[in-house]
Amino acid sequence: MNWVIQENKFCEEQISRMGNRMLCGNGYLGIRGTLEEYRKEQMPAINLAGIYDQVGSGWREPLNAPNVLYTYIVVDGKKYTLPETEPLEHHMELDFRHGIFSRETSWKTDRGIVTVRSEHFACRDEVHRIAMQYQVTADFHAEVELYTGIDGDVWDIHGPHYDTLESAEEQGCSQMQEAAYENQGRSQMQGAAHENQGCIRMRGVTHEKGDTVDALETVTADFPCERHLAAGEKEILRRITFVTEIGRSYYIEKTAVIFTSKDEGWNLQRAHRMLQESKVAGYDALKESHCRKWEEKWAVSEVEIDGDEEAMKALNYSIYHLLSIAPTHASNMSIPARGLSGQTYKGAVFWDTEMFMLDFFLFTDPDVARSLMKYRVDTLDGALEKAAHYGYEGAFYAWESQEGGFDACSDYNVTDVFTGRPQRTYFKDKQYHISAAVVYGIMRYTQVTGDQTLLQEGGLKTVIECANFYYSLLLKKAAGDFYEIRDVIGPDEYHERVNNNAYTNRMAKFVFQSAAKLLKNLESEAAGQEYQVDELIHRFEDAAAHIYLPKPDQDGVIEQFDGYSRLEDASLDEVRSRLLHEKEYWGGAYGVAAETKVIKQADVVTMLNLFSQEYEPEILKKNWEYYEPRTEHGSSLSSCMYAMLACKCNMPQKAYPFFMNSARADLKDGGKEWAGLVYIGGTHPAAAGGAYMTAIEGFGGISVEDGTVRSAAVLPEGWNKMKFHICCRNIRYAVEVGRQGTKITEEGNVHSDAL
Ligand code: IFM
Repeated sequence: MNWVIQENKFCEEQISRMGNRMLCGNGYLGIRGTLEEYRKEQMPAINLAGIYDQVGSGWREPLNAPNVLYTYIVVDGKKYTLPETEPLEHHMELDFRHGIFSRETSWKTDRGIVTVRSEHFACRDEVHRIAMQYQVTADFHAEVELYTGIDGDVWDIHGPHYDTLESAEEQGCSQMQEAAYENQGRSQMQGAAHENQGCIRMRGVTHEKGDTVDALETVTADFPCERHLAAGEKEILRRITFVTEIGRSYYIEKTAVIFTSKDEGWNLQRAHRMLQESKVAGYDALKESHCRKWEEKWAVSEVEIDGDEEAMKALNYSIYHLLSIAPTHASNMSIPARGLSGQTYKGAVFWDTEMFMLDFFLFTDPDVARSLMKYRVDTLDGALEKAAHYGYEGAFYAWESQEGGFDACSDYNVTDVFTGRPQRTYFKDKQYHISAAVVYGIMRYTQVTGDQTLLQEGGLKTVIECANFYYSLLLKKAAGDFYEIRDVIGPDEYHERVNNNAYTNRMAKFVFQSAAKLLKNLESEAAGQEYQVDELIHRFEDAAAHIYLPKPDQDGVIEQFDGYSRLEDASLDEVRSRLLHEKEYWGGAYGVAAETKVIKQADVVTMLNLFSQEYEPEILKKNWEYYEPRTEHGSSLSSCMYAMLACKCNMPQKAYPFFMNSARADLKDGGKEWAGLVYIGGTHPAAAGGAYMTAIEGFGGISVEDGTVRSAAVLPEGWNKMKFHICCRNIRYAVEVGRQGTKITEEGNVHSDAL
């Protein structure tokens, strides 16, 4: 398979999409697939995981580090950069087997052609490190000024987040570097009296909490040159000058290190040491060990599909994105809805993680799965506070969770395109299903890994507090005999504040059942003392038995919420034609979809997918067929749920386009970039996770029951065979799914810190 995606011409309109599509990341940081010369208007970013800042009343969002890759050339006194100067040729590519971005751009100057070629990567083996190689070639004796350094004027949506930016030149690297050059017999860097062989550094101090972000970089050149240092208010740059020999390539290698005040054990000394070691090693060696680490990842993550190269590429590209944002460096960190591609959705964690991404990590790297769920367990206090704030009991998790479980979701989460005014939305107040996703994740983690320690380390308490939350939501009519949950938003966000959403109610039942089951198995006396176990079991069993779940009607259709069936049955095209503005929000009080049956994303279908064994196959199919034409798929989370349910209905051909839609979420053009006037572009890790689940659990039919891996495959046409690895209960299996059956072979124990 070809592991490269490429762009062969420059298109200014595509800058933002390419930034997402060609992202390199290592879980600690994500480098957008942008060019070295880009300024904040072109949205370059080195997006950092788990560190946030808020300025004034703007949204709290994750930080982008000072741009350590910032580099451009001036030839014969004229600047050659994109998008300003039209290129003769331009090529960009991402090697997604190894997370390496590269570009090659040629410009025609008055005296000849000059070409820049570069590549960079976010080191996989050392997540604080970035490496870049930059090369200049000309077919004439060009007078080149190469500027390279750190740009602190970073792209922000609600910034600027650095109140102060201080930069400095440091000599920390020079001695080691000289020794290294001598050892390797490489030519010494030459330069003028003011040449800098050390490193340069920039420190940003954040507005809200005074957190610091340190970015350091060092550069080596393989040719005689002059160097000067120039520091501006928000940038610190080297100016490297040389005259080219015809056809010779002039290389610089840059290594950068980034750390923040939140990173335990990190300080400037350590950063200097890492820069020095990296310089000694040299770019090629860094690249080699980075690639080796990626190969280790692929050895357990790659999915081979015999018979469908396009699907295999899209699927593994999705897996690449999941691997690029996995917090392998942390033990209680989760993944934002837009990964590490920027500040969209406030860099917050949504239900996307548990319901869409978790399975990939469970099956390939259970330590990461544990970290994702431990993040929820460790942010329980935030959820308890949120519930209390709204007058409920237990744990109501943040719809958009940042550190400590802080809910970053604003009461006004969409901006009206007509008035420019913020619109009141109820995502934060009413998407109760988020707490159920947390419970689902904890239970699924425990079921697949068999690891009980998460429950012991707070997971049990989390499940019980979520059950308490749903219990406090229950309402019963004086003469009624079932419990209702009113005034909610289900997964379909276009219909706000509805009663008895089928998905929410069934998930609440799942939470009650899970809590009761865990309490019944409770052996720990400590937990027994903390809770009135018998009373809670009785309460949750009663709630599970009596919560209202809408039943299929005479046509087999399950009503999404009370009164849904009475809404206008306008077609998707009809509803779309009512838009007055292309960026208009479809939901909310006046949205075009609100009074119709058109829904944003899979809702009943998501519920049926999770609880398919409780329904007749005919009911699953009827609901799929009823809801699909009424679904806008306005969220990238939607398609995979339709794909998976189609597999469960034995309709792999119907599933296939939805699967491809998920797998290609970050490859195709045309995805939504706006909700009202709010930018929502970025990568789509939930869709990537959904594509993985569809391939493995849908087409491959893989399920885990009582620690045993089973398969009931339904391969789509053209797929002769699938090969992949999964782990379950500390054992890794090689799986081969063919048309004649499935072979599951034990490969050995999983090396895991947690298990
Ligand atoms: O979590 C989703 C939600 O379901 C739909 N809007 C976008 C969110 C983040 O992906």
